[in-house]
Amino acid sequence: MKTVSTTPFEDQKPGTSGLRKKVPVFQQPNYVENFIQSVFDSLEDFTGQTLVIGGDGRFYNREVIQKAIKMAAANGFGRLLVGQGGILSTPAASNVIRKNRAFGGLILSASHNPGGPNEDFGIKYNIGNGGPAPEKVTEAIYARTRVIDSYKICETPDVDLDRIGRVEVGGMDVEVIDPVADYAALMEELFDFRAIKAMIAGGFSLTFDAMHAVTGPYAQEILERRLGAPAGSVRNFVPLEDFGGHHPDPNLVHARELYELMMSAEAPDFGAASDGDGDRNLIIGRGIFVTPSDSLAMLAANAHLAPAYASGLKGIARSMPTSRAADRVAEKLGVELYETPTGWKFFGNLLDAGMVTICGEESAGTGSDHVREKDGLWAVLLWLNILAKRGESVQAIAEGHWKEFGRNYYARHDYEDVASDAANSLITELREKLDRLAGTSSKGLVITTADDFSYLDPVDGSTSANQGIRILFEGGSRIVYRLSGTGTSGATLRVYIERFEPDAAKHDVATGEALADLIAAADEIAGIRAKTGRDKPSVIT
Ligand code: G16
Repeated sequence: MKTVSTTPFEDQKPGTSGLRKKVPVFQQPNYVENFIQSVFDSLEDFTGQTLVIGGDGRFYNREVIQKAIKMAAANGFGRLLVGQGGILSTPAASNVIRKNRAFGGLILSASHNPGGPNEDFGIKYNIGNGGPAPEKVTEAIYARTRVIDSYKICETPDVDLDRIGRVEVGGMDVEVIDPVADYAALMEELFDFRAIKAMIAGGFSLTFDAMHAVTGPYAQEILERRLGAPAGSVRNFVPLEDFGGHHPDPNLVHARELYELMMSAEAPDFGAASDGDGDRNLIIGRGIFVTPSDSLAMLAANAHLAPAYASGLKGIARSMPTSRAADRVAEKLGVELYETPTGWKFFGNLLDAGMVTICGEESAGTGSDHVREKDGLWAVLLWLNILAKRGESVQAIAEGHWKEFGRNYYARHDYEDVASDAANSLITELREKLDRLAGTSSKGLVITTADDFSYLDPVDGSTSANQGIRILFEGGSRIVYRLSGTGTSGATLRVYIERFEPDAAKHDVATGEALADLIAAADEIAGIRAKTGRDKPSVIT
């Protein structure tokens, strides 16, 4: 074991979900070591305890895992579990942490961001409940990165990550585990596999696009081997270090091929995709895309059809920018609806306290109290379970839902890689005029309230301020502006636009058309074009 002197880096502040940077930034001497040591230095009493390590298999994953193993040993962990090949999807890692009562885990991923020598990498610390570290921990980690002067590491040979089994590193037990087995077993406990299997055997067809990312082996095991979907139902199933050169982002831009298939005459009954680390999901029925916000509402309304949720939901939580479709489901079910800031870490306390069962975000994330991360394949399996029990198409379920609850037309407009100064000044100027907006109108829409979202955690009493600017209009429409906390270059301005339509006769309008006046108002209120120099968003989801 040796102690190595180092000097701080100024840019190691964790964002919405851990530290995400370009690979060359992580490759600077001591950069990874500084951050991991800062994580360990911010934790207490872990000597002899278990640490879990897994990643999404992207470029630089293996190198960082070897460093992390040697540092964990030098810092006094007693046992370390690592997925074979360095692989663990984010929800599977959460499950391994919980099942083994580990002290915590390091998850190496930059999620849906591209991978490769000049693309993105990330490190995130999860606590013992299996969920992302809360803000007070990430703030302590950041504070430590600013003063760190040394790190501890064992000088031992690399561990063979490809061989399942047990080895010792500097007095610490290292177990290389099957990344899929425990997770697949958990899914089988939650859902009615027999009903899904019978539906598939009866001719129901599905396509799952793993986008050359981490979910390939999980989806093949669960959908093809255990549920009997024909070989080839899972596409792009080999995890690649650069995701085949694509963004492993399951949205209508990056999963275009799947979308086009689902809109064609050859469409299977059900299409889905997941992202780089397996926590996001995209759901498309034959001829119909289900927005993540709608998916949350529809899953919550039908969850009782799956064995794990048969006794009902304790509550529902959604991030603030997520559409309010789930709110009306909570109302009907007679359970509480919690509105949290963006970031899965904010759901952890509510789940631990047993206040909610299902959570979701507009950013293609849905999950439940089975783990403490959002879970892409879980969402796919809950949809399949519901389809098997209801015996209806995705389209029929969606249209029936809108008829009963009304429809929230919804879109997110992203302006990526905007100059940071321009993005910050747009938000600052908006903030400054918030008090004067109520009662004014834009493009014929009257503003009722305007504020900057602040969250008071009902469990631990902590407050998180400045979490996004909300402009509410008469009739229930809404525009939200916030800056992304996951980008790695410049700033990304996110504008979330929503209009509620209770009238079923008006539920078949194209989303762009339904939101046209709000989109124009979003620009007028914030001066997006003038301040960013962009005349249209980079991505619309
Ligand atoms: C992460 C977080 C999510 C968040 C998303 C987008 O997801 O876990 O909670 O909604 O980023 O965040 P932002 O709008 O700040 O970019 P993932 O899948 O990237 O880990």
